Amino acid sequence: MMHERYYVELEKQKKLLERKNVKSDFYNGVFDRYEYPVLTRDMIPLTWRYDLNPETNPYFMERLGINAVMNSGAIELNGKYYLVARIEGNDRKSFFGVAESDNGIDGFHFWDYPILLDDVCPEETNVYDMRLTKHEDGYIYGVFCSESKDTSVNDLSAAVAAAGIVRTKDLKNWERLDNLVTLNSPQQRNVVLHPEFVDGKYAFYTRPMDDFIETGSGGGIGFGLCDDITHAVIDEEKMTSLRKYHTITEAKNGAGATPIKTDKGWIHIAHGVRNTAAGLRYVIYAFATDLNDPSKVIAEPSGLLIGPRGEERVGDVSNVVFTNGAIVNENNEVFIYYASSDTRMHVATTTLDRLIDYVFNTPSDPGRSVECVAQRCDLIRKNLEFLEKNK
Ligand code: M1P
Repeated sequence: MMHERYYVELEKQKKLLERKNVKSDFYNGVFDRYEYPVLTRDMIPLTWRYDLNPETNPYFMERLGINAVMNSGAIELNGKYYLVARIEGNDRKSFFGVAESDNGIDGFHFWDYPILLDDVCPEETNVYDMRLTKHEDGYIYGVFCSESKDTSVNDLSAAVAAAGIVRTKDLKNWERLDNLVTLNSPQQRNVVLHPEFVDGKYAFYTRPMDDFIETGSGGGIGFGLCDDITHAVIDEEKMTSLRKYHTITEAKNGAGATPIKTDKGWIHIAHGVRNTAAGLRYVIYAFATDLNDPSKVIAEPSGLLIGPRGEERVGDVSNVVFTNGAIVNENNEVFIYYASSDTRMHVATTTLDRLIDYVFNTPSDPGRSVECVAQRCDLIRKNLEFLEKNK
């Protein structure tokens, strides 16, 4: 007989999974926020966590607990919304699981099993943060961080980050390809595959780093081409979006969601990191690159697009919002999926028109307080004149 607590937990989870999401009263004209996260650890199937057999689990204990559900790749297929979530077990190892929803804002539920990647990298300890790209070659690619212990130094915590690559057609069968090799950068995280060929080659946004935590001399988001995706090697990275002093990207600048193609350019929704007395602060920001040269920045609205607010501020790694997936549906509605504080997943929605307006018409950061005040005074003056005229 099943343990009675199973039914209690199942009912609790059913309510959570069936809960309708509602827009919050947050307003900035750019995007909407929602009351509830779209994925949390409580939405992980009970079968992934408990041993349901009372003979081997008489106290109905969680045997393999889940700590967090966060940084998710996103894709729309045949009218359904899919997240390939980073799921972190209580054991600190991350892995991927597919959750699907009919409308992209609620009802996300995980498939029966997480993704079991081909075990082709014996030194790989951890995997996380998959970006999904529907490539024009017909495959869906997943590019993720493949982390291994750095055995070259005498430091227990030293690690090496590289970009792992898988591909699929249905999110069910995944073919693991060789990890990306970047000849001039010792480590890589936040690598994103561009959806189209560039000069007949596969194009990647990279985030070169000197070591596992610090980007060091890594200047921001890089860009490189490779001939063969099955053994991807980038021999030259050029910089796309640079880290800048006293901005939201001063400490780190990393690609996020796969770029969105618009008439005016490729829109990138990325993350910027600054250092504070309370530790690193991660925010989401946007910029655009040229349609014909997707490595060339053509618009850079000032400051952050999404910052951690309210409860989002608190979690395993507080003061963090992070995105690695966005969806544009056939009605040009945009769903930006983001994690807060490395703990749970949220969605912010907007439209393509609004996003284009935001990216191309928001003034850029002049870089100094005095110029920022002048910029704001100019806005105030125009507004006061406008109000006067429309009295
Ligand atoms: O903890 C915040 C984020 O830190 C890393 O991002 P980055 O490489 O930009 O510092 C990643 O581990 C990411 O998963 C995490 O959310």
